[in-house]
Amino acid sequence: MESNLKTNINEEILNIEKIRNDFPILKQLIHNKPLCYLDNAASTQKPQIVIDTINNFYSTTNSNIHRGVHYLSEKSTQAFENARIKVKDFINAKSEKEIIFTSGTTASINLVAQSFGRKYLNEDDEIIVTTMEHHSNIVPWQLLCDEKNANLKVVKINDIGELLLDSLNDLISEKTKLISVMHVSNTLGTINPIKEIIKIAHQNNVPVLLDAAQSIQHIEIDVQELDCDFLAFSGHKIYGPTGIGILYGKENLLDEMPPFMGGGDMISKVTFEETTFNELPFKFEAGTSNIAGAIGLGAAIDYVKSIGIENIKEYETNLLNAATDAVKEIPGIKIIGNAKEKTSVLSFVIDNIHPHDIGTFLDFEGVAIRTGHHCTQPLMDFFKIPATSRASFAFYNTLEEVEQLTIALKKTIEVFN
Ligand code: C6P
Repeated sequence: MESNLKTNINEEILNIEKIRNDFPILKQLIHNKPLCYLDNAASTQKPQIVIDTINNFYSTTNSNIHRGVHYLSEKSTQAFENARIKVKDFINAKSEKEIIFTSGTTASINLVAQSFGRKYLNEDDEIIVTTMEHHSNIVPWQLLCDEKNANLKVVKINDIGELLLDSLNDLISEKTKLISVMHVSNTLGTINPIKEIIKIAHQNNVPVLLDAAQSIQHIEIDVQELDCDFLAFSGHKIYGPTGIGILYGKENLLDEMPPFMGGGDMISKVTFEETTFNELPFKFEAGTSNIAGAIGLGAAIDYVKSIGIENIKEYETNLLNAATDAVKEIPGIKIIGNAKEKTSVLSFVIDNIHPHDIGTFLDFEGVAIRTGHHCTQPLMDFFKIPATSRASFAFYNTLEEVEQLTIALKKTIEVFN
């Protein structure tokens, strides 16, 4: 389909044809229509190199890590630790000791809540989050606060979906033990001013956890430059496998934190009287890790680096702008989330049509979007809506797909009216 959209999008930034060929799943027809996959904020598709790397691992190398002296175990360990170095370099951490493999963003945040939080939070202390957080960055803190008789404080947002930093200044106090904030909103696409947040936090000696689940795949992240204290992300949102994720933490903080889970790999010596713990990062990696997942994530990071995160950002911003302009023109549609700084997410509601009906109808047109509260129910309450429809873009999406989305939306409105 030739796109008629008037935009300055420059597909020359990336070699889209080649890129799309790297993703076998995109070649499918769904309900006899070309698959238009716009549910990337939920999970991204995997390039062939990631699929091959995992296949190759299980076909040639599979063995448990850090345990055996045999050839395969050593090879497996080397590949696993090599993936850790790739992650460390990708986010510019100081040391591999600061890179903990977890099962995903949710697990990483829970680790901080249960380890850092249990150690440092006392009665009446406070944790600060924001109105737009994902449930994974709310519920772990609620559980902790319940246990400790501490309080969760919430930074407010404005009607276009931007954080009100004055509200943060008002909330922060000597009771604040941590600020945990998303870098990019999965529902609104808002890019939060994290440098300013970290500056305010550190002026008050408060550490910051960044939920980078929706930024790691779109924006260059340098943890030393940002000076964030913790950072969490999921492999599956950056073209890697599911079931693998990262917790970055500053070494001095991780060093002082107690283990979260007990088991194999995280111990130094166990007796019935006393157990001593392994050094970082293994102290936080109890049990057999998702070895293939970590190695697959390493391959995904190599792939993203080969395209260039700056190119990705520029291309996706153009795509989002084109989609926003096109969708805005459709009568009856209201965009939810109009922050000045946004990336890759377009949430909207349509008069008199429930988002689930929109999602189902779009599916018949081959267009995959997500509908619902996107695990951000407090944010839905703020906007006084039960749900939105959300198109979310990756660098393999095209202007033609934006057109496919808008045509499908117009059709949906026509049918329902
Ligand atoms: N958001 C979405 O469709 P996990 O499930 O642990 O990989 O990621 C959780 C998570 C945490 N923070 C943010 C900002 C997120 O967007 C997500 C996952 C998906 O928006 C699934 S609800």
